[in-house]
Amino acid sequence: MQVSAMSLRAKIQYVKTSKRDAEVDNVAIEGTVKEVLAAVRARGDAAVREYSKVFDKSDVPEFEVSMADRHAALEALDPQTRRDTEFAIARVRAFAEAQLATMLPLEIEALPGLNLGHRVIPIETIGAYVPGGRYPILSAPVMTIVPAKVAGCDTVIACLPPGAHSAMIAGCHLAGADRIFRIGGAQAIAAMAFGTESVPAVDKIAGPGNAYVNEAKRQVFGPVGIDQLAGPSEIFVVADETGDPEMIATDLLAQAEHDVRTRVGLITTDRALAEATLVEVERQLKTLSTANVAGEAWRDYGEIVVCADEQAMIGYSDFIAAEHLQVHTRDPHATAKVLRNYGSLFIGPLSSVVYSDKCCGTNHTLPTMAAGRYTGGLWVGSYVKICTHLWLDERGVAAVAPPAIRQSATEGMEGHRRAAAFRLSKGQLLAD
Ligand code: HSO
Ligand code: ZN
Repeated sequence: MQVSAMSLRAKIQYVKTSKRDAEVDNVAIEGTVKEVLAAVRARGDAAVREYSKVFDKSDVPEFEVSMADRHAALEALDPQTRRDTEFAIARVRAFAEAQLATMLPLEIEALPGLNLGHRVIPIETIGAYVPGGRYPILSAPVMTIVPAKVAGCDTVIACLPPGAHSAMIAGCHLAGADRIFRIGGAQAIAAMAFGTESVPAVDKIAGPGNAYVNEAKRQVFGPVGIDQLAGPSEIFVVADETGDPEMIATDLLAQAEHDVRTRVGLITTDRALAEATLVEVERQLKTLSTANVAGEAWRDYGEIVVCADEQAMIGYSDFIAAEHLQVHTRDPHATAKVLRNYGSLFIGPLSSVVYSDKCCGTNHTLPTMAAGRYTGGLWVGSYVKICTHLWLDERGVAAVAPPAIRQSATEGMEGHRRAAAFRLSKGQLLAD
């Protein structure tokens, strides 16, 4: 049951509000991105090079990372970091393989002689965008590249900003990228969407990025597929009186350190927990080395909501549809069953988002900005197409031709009517 914000209002109270509806200045970004896309489409590598100089202050001799450079990046990786990355890859691969195994081909005889089916077909060429960002997030290439390889895509190329840490190149390599390019921002999305002398055109682009990357993905969508439009990260916790304020504050601040626009919140039935968490967040911020970012995110986009009852708590959470949703209630599995809108769910107090951010196996690229109301996150299914087929024999034609003929005639579609009738007369001849 969808609960509207309006009907919830009477049952919720904000202990701390956020300016979540703050307008982002999209108009300037939209124009700049349009220009970048048109230039790369018209002039290929030369335009990519110009924009890399302007936006990334970079002029690499070759966009593509050579095998020698991949190996140099691997060698520069601390051995434990390499093992940890391989652990993450193994976990993401195993889960993607299990998920792919549920995506089965289908053949049914819907009526005698009318056969319908579908196949699960890997998308041929994938472009994985790997963001630079504030931190060199080693699991980022893993989440975007590994499921594409498991899906069986022929070619997976990766683009990452030229200034990205060499560990990110090592991550793309370990995750299985077929080709890696040092191109970032909207020019990377343009290069992958249209193709250039150096970069092959791809069929679908996946992976999060900054506002320019996002806008570029939005603008190229159509002939090229995209996974989703990723906004700033989000975490919410739904909790009753069994919630631990210290633990909840730790999890909220963990995601708040991503970006000053990260949206974090607690939705609870317990006012005492709400107030204690408010105090806890402030206390922990005093010693958090990333408090400059996390504190600003908390001040601007942190929220704590007290709900009159569990139904209102679930209703408000479903309304928000948080990217990450942790469940800290007395019976978290029971609560989990009734929740409907979220990107990924973290059931019970031990199941912190940070584990999945790094290395559990579920994907960390998830819907934000309420997109969890209509979609889940990136997964192996994002890299395949379910395409239908059918085949008829004379009995099937005898069943579907008459209604098709009548519908076509009613619609005035004479060409359709004729084609439908042609098969019927043939079928009758063959059956005689
Ligand atoms: N929470 C981020 C992913 C991440 N965080 C990776 C840390 N490392 C978006 O889901
Ligand atoms: Zn995170």
